[in-house]
Amino acid sequence: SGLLQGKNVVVMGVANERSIAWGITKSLHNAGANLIFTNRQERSYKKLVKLLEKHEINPKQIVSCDVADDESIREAFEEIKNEVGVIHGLIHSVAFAKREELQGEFANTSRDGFLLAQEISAYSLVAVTKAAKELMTEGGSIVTQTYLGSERVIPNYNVMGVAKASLEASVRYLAEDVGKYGIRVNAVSAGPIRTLSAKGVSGFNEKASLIEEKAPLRRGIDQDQVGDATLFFISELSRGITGEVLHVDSGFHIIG
Ligand code: 0WD
Repeated sequence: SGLLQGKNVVVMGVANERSIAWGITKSLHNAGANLIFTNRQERSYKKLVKLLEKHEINPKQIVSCDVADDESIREAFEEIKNEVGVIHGLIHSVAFAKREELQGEFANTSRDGFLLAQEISAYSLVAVTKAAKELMTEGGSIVTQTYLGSERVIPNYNVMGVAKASLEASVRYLAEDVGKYGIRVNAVSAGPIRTLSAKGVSGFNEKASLIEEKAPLRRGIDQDQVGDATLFFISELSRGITGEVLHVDSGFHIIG
């Protein structure tokens, strides 16, 4: 469908073919969006270029952006402004925590590790919303990626669970701020998906098989399902929704 024909959407967080942001890319592309990518490293830039070629997706622009660095964010959105002028959507699919803090007891979290997880996984949404809203002069939609570990204690998710709680609260406060400019902010809370980041959390296989066993739909989640739910949030089909966290998890979160 041409749900996003003529819309410019920025995608942050494609590391490789397994990234959730890649599933989102495919959904947005199929809906006719013009895509602008940001990535952090030279290594992932090369991967992204290859991936786009392989899938015959013509990016409008690829810019480098490290969300840990305000100057990098400012420069990235300035480059985007110079190239496309107006943007209508932003995908935030970025998170980070130290591997050693994604196991054992949460009580052992270091001050540094706590702050780093908050900075990259939660504050980054605040920082990019501030930059993106200047380019969303025709209104817009911002979508981030979260996980159930924000609401419940999930083994080993630890410091990232606390960062995701902060991310979801940020979604609500940001939604209030930018709503008056016709901009919406929402989150998708996906079930476990095997990606580069997921490998960093111990016990991934147990989590994945629990979904297949206990969730109402009795099956796992993939990047394409998250892509389509994110497409819904970016499109006008969700025009009445903001500040929301939508679970794409085969219904797992309703089961006690
Ligand atoms: O089961 C899962 N995989 C779930 C993931 C379930 C529910 C939610 N999520 C969330 C993650 O917490 C994250 O917010 O989805 C988002 C995307 O995660 P992913 O697709 O699982 O992870 P991955 O493919 O590893 O991409 C994460 C990317 C990084 O890849 P690099 O190239 O750095 O290895 O996050 C980005 C980066 O693209 N990233 C950064 N981008 C800019 N600046 C930074 C940074 N400082 N740090 C990480």
